[in-house]
Amino acid sequence: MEANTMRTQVAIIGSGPSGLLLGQLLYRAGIDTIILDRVDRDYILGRIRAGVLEEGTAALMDQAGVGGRMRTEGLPHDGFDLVYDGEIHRIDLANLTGGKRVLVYGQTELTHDLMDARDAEGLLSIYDADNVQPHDYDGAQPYVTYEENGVSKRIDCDFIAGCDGFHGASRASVPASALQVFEKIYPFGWLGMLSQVPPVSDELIYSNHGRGFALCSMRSKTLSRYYVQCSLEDKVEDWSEDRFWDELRRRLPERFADDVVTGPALEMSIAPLRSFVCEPLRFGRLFLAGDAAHIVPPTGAKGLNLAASDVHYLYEALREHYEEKSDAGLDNYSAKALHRVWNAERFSWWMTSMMHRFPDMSDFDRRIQRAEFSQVVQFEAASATLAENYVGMPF
Ligand code: RFL
Ligand code: PHB
Repeated sequence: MEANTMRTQVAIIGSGPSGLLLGQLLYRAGIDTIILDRVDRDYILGRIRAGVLEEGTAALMDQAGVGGRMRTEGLPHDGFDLVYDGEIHRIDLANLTGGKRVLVYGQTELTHDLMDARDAEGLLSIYDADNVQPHDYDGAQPYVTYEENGVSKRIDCDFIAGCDGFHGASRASVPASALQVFEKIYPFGWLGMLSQVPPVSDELIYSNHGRGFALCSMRSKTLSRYYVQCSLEDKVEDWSEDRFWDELRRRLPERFADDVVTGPALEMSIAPLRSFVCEPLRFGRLFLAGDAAHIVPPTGAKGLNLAASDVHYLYEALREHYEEKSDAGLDNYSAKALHRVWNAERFSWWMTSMMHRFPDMSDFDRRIQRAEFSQVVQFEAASATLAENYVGMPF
């Protein structure tokens, strides 16, 4: 059991991919961290989320010394299929981007690797921490308080990294007058299913069909991750496994529908779709990173990758502060990270707009949406823009 007051250099709130990756990079630079999370490890590892890593994210995992399993078990993907009303158009990522590709490796596995590495180095992570609160980050001596088994504790630190996701305490602690929020809520959700069956295709399939969007993804050659667009009113209990499989097949071109292998669901959950950005990302000695600062709809596979680019900029800034006694990186963090964030926000919004059936779409809207898809099919430059965004802008 730790003492009631501890000290570290960087207190990290949140043990998701952002917090863990930041902790691991800082550790390798000799900078001391404590990570706090309000839930336990199994809960974090039970959340099925992202599946697609940009090369930049994978490179950051290597830099953090935790890329080994990802490099052997991750599946490199050179392209994916976009489908509109049954018409299939392959986005050849590798050819359109001069050889870039993405890596299919689940967020659960990435998180596992980061947690294992932290354990192996004996670094402190505190799980099940109640009422975590950042304090005094406007001054020179910030600290974080929390409760552990009903006992109040305090961590004094130089900086606080707010990596605690969309519903975390970090952004919530900032007075509303000090930040600006940009938000768009989409009128549908994604119902996801994980099943121990071989994926219907070697590559991902994004399909816009009259009945709604469907996505065929995977975690490995024997584990599939599928999604169908659903109503915001839907509850998981409304969806039997059979209904899910039927709906998925109906939204895919015949060529794929006939090949879908069905099996029991290991997990089913509904995620709402939202675009959200908070500006700035820095409040004195508190820095927001990842979902704590921004949310994208999952259609562009950008959420985890944006978390990684924030972490890259924040890590470099903190290293510069300690190693080179320069605060230039800290001063530039917000602007630098937000530039990349807004590019990914645009791409995710655009992919979402092109690939879903919106409940209030007019006939005109539908023709325009189809024309948008046709642009991608007809113009290599349009496909190339899509591909460059999908593989991700350099950090
Ligand atoms: P996380 O993963 O939400 O982790 C935040 C952590 O903070 C903890 N926490 C607190 N701790 C202490 N005190 C508090 N008050 C706290 N409040 C919260 C939480 O318990 C949690 O452990 O945020 P992080 O680290 O910034 O990571 C972001 C990613 O998780 C997220 O962007 C991606 O999952 C988004 N996403 C995808 N991203 C991709 O790059 N590619 C994809 O293919 C992709 N697919 C997806 C996705 C997200 C999805 N859902 C469900 C939202 C697919 C889905 C369905
Ligand atoms: C996933 O595998 O969960 C996944 C893949 C691509 C996306 C979103 C989610 O765009």
